[in-house]
Amino acid sequence: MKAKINFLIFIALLLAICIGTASMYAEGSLVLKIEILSPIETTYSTDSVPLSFIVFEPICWIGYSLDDQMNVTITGNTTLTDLSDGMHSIVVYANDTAGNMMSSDTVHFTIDTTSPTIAIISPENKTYAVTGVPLDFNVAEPVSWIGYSLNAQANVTVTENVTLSGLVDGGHHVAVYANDTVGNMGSSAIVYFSVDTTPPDITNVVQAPPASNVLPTDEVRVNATVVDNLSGVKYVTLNYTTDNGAWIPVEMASLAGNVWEATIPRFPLGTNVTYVIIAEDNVGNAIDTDTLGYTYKYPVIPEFPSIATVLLFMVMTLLSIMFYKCKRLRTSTRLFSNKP
Ligand SMILES: [Ca+2]
Ligand SMILES: [Ca+2]
Repeated sequence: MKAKINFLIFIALLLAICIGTASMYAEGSLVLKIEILSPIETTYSTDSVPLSFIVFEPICWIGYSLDDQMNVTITGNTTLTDLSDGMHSIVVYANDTAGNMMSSDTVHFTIDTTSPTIAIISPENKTYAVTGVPLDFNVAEPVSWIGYSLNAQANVTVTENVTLSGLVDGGHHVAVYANDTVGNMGSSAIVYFSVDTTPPDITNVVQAPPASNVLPTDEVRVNATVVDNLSGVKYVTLNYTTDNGAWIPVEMASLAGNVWEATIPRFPLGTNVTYVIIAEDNVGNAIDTDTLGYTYKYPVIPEFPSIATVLLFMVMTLLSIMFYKCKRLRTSTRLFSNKP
């Protein structure tokens, strides 16, 4: 009878052990007995993240596996260092004093130590002939803030591409900044560009011979000073017409000192020549002397005036000589007739 009771007690103890063991694993002890407090499922802006955890029963070994790599033995909380940018996962394992292996949940987290990469597509490093220039850019990752600075002025917050408007003639520069979701501030390269909405300046238009003395034998050389301090002078053309006929273009040649020159050919006596000078800068701003309010014209006159002058001089000289001789003759005759 006693032996039977002892056997029943043994069976009961055995069942208790089995049930206890079964309940431990049934409760998921591999998960529940270790809780990772750090890292959490978020994005970190540094490459070092604390690894801290709680183990709910005595242990004789503990370690972790980062990104499914081999276990690293530790003695307690530690720091995960030199983490690369990107996604990571970590699990903490432990052996209790009975040799049972336990584990935590897998925690996924992300490292982002890199500033956003920003590329400005527009404006480009060139001169624009308009006062409004698109500001187009690409940001290589999701960001929480974007702004730009024009000519080193305060940042202007934007959410998308915009137009830089009201730009005055001259040089400008712009940079775009962006902040990613964990505070890494990135900046684009500075883009330098210019605006030129002003046509060239045309001054000092001079012709030789002058407009009052162009003979049929004369070519007319026309000089003009043409300046564009922003994008520069692309070309200067002289257009002339004779007696209101078709306009004939003559490309003006660039001389030293911003002086441009062209030659109008000889024309017959009586031809009326009108000419205009047209200048364009390197971004297409054009102007002509008519628009500036200047009219240039001349007639082709005969060489008669100079011949007439010579003839008149000769006639006057002859008349003077004749007058002098006549006067002397009358004087001599009077003296002779008064003799006794
Ligand atoms: Ca980033
Ligand atoms: Ca210009």
